[in-house]
Amino acid sequence: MQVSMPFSPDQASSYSGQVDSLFAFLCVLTILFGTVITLLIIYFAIKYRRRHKDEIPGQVEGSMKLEVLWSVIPFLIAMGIFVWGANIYYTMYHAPSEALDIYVVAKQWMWKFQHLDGQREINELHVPLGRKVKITMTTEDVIHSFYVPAFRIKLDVVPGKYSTVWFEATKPGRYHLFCAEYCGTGHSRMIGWVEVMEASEYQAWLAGGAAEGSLASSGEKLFQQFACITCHRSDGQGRGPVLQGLFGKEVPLQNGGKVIADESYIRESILSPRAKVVAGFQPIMPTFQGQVSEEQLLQIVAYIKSIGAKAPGEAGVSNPNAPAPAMKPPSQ
Ligand code: HEC
Ligand SMILES: [Cu+2]
Repeated sequence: MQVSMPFSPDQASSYSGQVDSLFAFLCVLTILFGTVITLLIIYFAIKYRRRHKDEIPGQVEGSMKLEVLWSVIPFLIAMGIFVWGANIYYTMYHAPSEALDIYVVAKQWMWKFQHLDGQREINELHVPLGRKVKITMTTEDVIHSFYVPAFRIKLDVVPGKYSTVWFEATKPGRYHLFCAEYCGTGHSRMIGWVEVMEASEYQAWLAGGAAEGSLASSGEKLFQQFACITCHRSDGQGRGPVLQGLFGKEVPLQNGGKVIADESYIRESILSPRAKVVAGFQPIMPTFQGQVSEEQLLQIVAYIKSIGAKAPGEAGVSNPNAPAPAMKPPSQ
C-alpha cells in the first residue's frame, strides 16, 4: 500500500511510500480516537450534568465485558503498529549485500562523501537511480544526523562507530540533505544536496573525476605507508594474520569468542587492537589511534574489503589501479 500524505516531501526512495502509509495510519488513528473521545466527553457532560442541588448519582459497579474490550482492542492496535513499524525499520537498517557502498564522514560543519571509485565530494552526493546504495557513516567530532526527507531517512552519526543505512532512489532530482542533530554554531549551515541521476549520467559523472584512483587503492597505499604490510603479509609469513579473504568471515578470538569481520571490527582492530585479539596471535599490534583520520580509516576498510573476496594466500596487491570485483561500478 502506498499512500501520499499532503504537505509531505517528495517520495523519492523505494520505501518512502511504506513510511508514509504507516504515518498516515497513525494520523487517522489519532484523529479518530481524539474526535470520538472529545465528542463523548461533551455528550456525557451534558447528558449526566447535575440537574438539581441534592441529586445523588446511581452507583456504577463496573463491567467485565467493558474492561476486556478496552484492554484487548488497544492492545491489538498497539501490537499492529509495533509489527508494522518494526518491519519497516528492519528493512531500512539491513542493507542488501549487493548495495553500492558510499562512505560518509561528518564533521563540524560539513558532510564529506567518498565513492568507491575515488570521487570525493562535500555537501553534495551523487547517486544512481534505481540502484541500492549503502551509506556507511562516521564523524570526526560530535554527533550529527544524516537526514534526507525525500528518502525518509534519518540516522544519527555517532563518534567512534560506523552507522549504516541504505536506500534506493526511485525518482531523479535534487533533494535536501540536512544535519538533524544540533551540533554547534554552524549546525544550520550543515546542509547539502543529494542528486539522483539516471544510471548512464551517473556513469559519466563517475568517469569525470577520481584522478587519485579508487578508494581501495588509496587504502592500499596507506596500508604500505603505515607499514601494516610488514606484519600483514599476504603469504602468511608476517607476524599478523593474513587479511586477504578476511572481510565477512568469522574470526576466532583469543578469549574463545567469535566475531564477524565487518567494517566496525576492522576499524576497532586498527584503533584498539587489544580489544579483540585474534586466536593464535600475540597482541603486538600497535594502536593507530590519532595517526589515521576517519577518512583514511574508511579507505583502509575499503581496501581490506576489496581483498576480501579472494581466497587467502592469493596476493591482492598486484595492480593498485585495477578495481577488485567487490568495487566494480554498475554495469549499465
Ligand atoms: C607489529 C605488527 C603489526 C602491524 C604494524 C599491524 N598489525 Fe594488524 N595485527 C597484528 C597482529 C599480531 C594481529 C592479531 C592480534 C590482534 O588481533 O591484535 C593483528 C590484527 C589485525 C586485524 C584483525 C585481523 C583478523 O584476522 O581478525 C586487522 C584488521 C589489522 N590487524 C589491520 C591492520 C592495519 C590496517 C594495520 C596498519 C594500519 C596493521 N594491522 C598494522 C600485527 C600488526
Ligand atoms: Cu551536524
